[in-house]
Amino acid sequence: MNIFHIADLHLGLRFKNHPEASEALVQARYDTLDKLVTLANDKNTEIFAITGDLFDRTSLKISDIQKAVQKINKFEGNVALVLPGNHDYITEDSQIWDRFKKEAGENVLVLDKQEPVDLSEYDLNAAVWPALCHAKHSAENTIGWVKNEDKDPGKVHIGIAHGSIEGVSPDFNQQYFPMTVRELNNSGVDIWLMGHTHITWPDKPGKKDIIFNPGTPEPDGFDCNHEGRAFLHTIGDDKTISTEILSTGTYRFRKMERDLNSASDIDKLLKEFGDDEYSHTMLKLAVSGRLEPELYEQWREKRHSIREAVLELKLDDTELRQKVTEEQIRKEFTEDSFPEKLLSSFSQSEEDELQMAYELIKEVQK
Ligand SMILES: [Mn+2]
Repeated sequence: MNIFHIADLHLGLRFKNHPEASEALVQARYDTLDKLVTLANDKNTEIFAITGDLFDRTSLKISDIQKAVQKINKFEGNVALVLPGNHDYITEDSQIWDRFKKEAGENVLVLDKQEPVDLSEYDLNAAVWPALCHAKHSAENTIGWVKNEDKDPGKVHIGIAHGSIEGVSPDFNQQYFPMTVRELNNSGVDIWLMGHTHITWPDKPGKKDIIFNPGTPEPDGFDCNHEGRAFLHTIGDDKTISTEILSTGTYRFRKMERDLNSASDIDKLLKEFGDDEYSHTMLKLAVSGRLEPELYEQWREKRHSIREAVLELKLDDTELRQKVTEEQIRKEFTEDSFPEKLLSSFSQSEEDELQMAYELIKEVQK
C-alpha cells in the first residue's frame, strides 16, 4: 500500500512582506497542489493524505476553496484523506470545510470526527485514526483516545495528526497540540502521518521510523531551508514501512552573505546571477567589505542586475564601504584642519582605524 503524504501547504497565504513576488507565490501553492496530485497519480498511490493546514486560515474566497477541492478530486487512487490542522481548524459551522465537503468527490474524505475510519469501503485493508484540530491553539493534543481503542491486528492502522512534536518542532508555550514521540509510539498504530512542522522529519527515514512529518511542499519563507517536500510511504504486508522523500516545490527562499573587496569579488558575485538559475528565488543578500571609490561606484551601477535575475531581492549593502583615500581626504577637508591632520596621520597598515576615524568625523559633521 502506498501513501502520498503532504502537509502544511497553506493555500491562501498572502505574502504581504513580498510585494514584488506575492502574486507568483500565492499562485505557486495552487500549482504545487496540481503537481502533487499528478505525481501521486503517476506513482499509482492508493492514499493521498493531507495532514493539516491545507488552508492558511478558516475562511477563504469560495472560488479558492473550489479551486483546491477540484484539484484534489483529480486524485485517481482509492481515497484522499484531508485532516483539519490548527490553521484550518474545524468547528460546528466552518466556512472552508462546509464548502469543501459540498464540492468533494466521492473518494475525498474530510477527517472531521474523532473516531476511527474503516477504509474497507475504499477497498483498503486499513483504518484511519484522526487527531484533528478544533482550534488554532491547544495545550492538549488530540491523540490520547487512540491508544485505548481496540484495533484489528489484520488491518494497517494509520494515525493522522497535526501539532508540534517535542524535540522536533519548537513550541515554547506548549500551544500547538504538543505531542511526544513516546506518546505517539504508544498509541498502537502502525504509522503516524503528521503535519505542522514545516521542516522534514525524519530527514533520512530509517527502517524503524513510524512517525513522519513531511514539511511544507512549497517553500513559504526564509525559515524554509528545503526545496519543498512530500513523503511517499510504502507499507508492506508485514507492515514494514519504506519512505521516499520527494522534492516538490517551485520557489526557493535563500539567504546569502558576500564580502566585496576587489573588482574580481564584484565580478564573481554578478556572474553567479548570470543565468536564469535564480529566476524562482527570493534572495536576501547581505554585502560587506571595503572598495576603492571607483569600484564602489561600479557596484552601485551594476547591482541592479542581481535584482533582475531573482524573483525578489532584499539587499542590505550598508556594510559595504568606500575605502578612504588620500585624495578624498584632501578633497573633503581643509589643509591643516584637525580632521585632515588626524586622518593623514594614519599609516598604511592602519586602514581600519582610518576608516573608523573618517566615519566618526563624517557622523559628527552631519
Ligand atoms: Mn500547523
